[in-house]
Amino acid sequence: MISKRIFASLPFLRNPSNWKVFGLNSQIKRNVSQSKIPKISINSKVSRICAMMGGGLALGYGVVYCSKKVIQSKSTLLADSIERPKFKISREIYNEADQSGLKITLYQYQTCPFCCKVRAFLDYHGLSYNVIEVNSVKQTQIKWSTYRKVPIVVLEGIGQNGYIQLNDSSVIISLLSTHLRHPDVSIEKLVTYYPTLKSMNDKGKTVFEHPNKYFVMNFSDLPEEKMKAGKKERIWREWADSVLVHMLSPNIYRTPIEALQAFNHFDEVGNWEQNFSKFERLVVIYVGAAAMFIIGKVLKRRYDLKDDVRLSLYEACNHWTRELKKQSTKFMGGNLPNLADLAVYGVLSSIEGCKAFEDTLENTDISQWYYDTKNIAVNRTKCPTVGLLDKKHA
Ligand SMILES: N[C@@H](CCC(=O)N[C@@H](CS)C(=O)NCC(=O)O)C(=O)O
Repeated sequence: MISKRIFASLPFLRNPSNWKVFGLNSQIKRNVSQSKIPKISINSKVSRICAMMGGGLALGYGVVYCSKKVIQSKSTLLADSIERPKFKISREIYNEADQSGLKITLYQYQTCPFCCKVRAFLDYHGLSYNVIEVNSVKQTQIKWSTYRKVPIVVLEGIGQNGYIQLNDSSVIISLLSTHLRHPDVSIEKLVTYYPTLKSMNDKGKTVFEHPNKYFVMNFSDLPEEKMKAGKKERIWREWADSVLVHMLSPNIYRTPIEALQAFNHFDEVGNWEQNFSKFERLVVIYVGAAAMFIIGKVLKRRYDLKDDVRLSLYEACNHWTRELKKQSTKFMGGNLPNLADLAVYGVLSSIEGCKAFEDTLENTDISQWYYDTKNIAVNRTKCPTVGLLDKKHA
């Protein structure tokens, strides 16, 4: 995989003694090195096409596969120093019991699986946030950023520029999760633990990688059992990004009718009426559905899915539920969802409402776990911040 190539070409990354370059302090180095760096499959296969044609098409990422060479590593804040214009807030998720003190703005496409993952995390933890829906054709709302993908989270009122920008769903989740466990460590400091490697692919395009993105940092030694659980959680989070997510496009765009149905659904849930002109919207729906039907076939070959792509999706879901059964727990996290549960749930939730999702519930036994996770995540909006509360009352 690309990521392995990057890692292989950067032996200094694998040596914890060199991690000072990333601002990792000695305790973190020890904790992280004890659990070893996981196989990091950085989700770098992203299609621009998909995003151009609408948030729904965000599911078609994975078309472009390019090898990269790392040209720069950056261990500073991810924030761009450019003035950030104010945009209309599309939705406000407010939890009066949120004690985090964070002012979160999420730039997103409603049906992008990576954005769904971040929302699942924020909802589950009872964090309040504002949503800015990005026009996926013009990307007007993220023009101020040099990083041009969603999700982007902006933490308002902190940092040199008056805000801190976090890129990449897994970085966002790991960093905020670390913050909830260690509210005493400043966000500015935490950002230095998630360095961005800037690289250039064969086509000369700049791409960004985040080698620590699946790590929730610990500032003291953890018992063996927790280390093990943390490792398992990272493995499944990575699986959600690098395996499960690739099942989506070929499945939701399996036939022209399903593709059109999916786009009409994305139009509805993504509130495209508000975010696109009438013309853009029609183009996105009809041209998008046709294009994604074809791209779905390309992706099917690329990821070596079965002739009947549903079977690959069912197999992935069964792989997940088999592990739950093996563990004999309700969630991968035990009695409550952990970050792996939220990641898998988030990715699957992006196709809820599509025929592929309905079929999956009918033909696998993932339904119970899925709705258990959903209920618990949705109902958190009235609960005090998860994690932070545990910490304060510990
Ligand atoms: N690794 C990133 C992937 C994000 C991503 O690929 N987002 C897509 C939408 S699903 C996007 O913004 N694509 C726009 C583009 O590639 O220009 C993450 O986890 O956040």
